Amino acid sequence: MEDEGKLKRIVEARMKLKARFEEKMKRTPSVADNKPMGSGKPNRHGMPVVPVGQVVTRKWPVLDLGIQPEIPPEEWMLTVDGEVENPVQLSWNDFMALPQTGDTSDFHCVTTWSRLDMHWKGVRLLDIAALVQPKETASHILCYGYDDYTTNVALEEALKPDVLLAHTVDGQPLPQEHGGPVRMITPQLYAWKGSKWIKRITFLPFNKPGFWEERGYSNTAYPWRNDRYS
Ligand SMILES: Nc1nc2c(c(=O)[nH]1)N[C@H]1C(S)=C(S)[C@@H](COP(=O)(O)O)O[C@H]1N2
Ligand SMILES: [Mo]
Repeated sequence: MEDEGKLKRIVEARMKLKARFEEKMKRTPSVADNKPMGSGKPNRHGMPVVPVGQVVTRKWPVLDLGIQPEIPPEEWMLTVDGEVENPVQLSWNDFMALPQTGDTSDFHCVTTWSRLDMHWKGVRLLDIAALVQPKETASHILCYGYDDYTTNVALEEALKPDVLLAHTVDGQPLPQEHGGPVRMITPQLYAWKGSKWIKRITFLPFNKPGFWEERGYSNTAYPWRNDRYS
């Protein structure tokens, strides 16, 4: 009975969030644009599989700020705070006990490479949001990495079902150089919006630029609009 009540609350919280952001989500470019820029067949969310200006690579380049923090899973902690009803600190075990989602998606780096059909496993940002319950005023998240990287994402993008806090890629634990033990991925936005070695997610009632956004990168980062720099 306890569990049933808990499940009901989780589902209700998710449905409420979904309703709140559904209309905004429908208006996001990767859903709404009728002339998206790119080439190839439609991908999973209806956009040309290769966004404008991108080249498909089979390798997986590593991009970072010159630091690749080493965090053993048992020392990894995720803080989720800010404009929420129920801030949490999740240990590795807490995190792994949350609903787990597998998904296949593409990875588009602003430096013009794209890697297609990556198989990810992790926890949906949507499920984290349902847990902490963003206040009505929350509009964005700011994510922090253990390397002190930061990046901002609007909630109507962050709550899309393919936005994961991923711990597994192509069946293997996420390599440290790619942000393991846990990183975020944003398949419908350029990949810099997904913090590697994720440490903290703060919900905010306003937009706050992160590391690259402060240096002239786009706040919105829509690959099918060639929206790289602002
Ligand atoms: N913490 C952290 N996250 C980060 C970065 C970083 O330097 N630090 N670089 C970003 C950039 S610019 C890209 S393209 C992707 C690269 O991920 P990869 O190294 O796994 O290819 O991570 C993003 N997330
Ligand atoms: Mo990037």
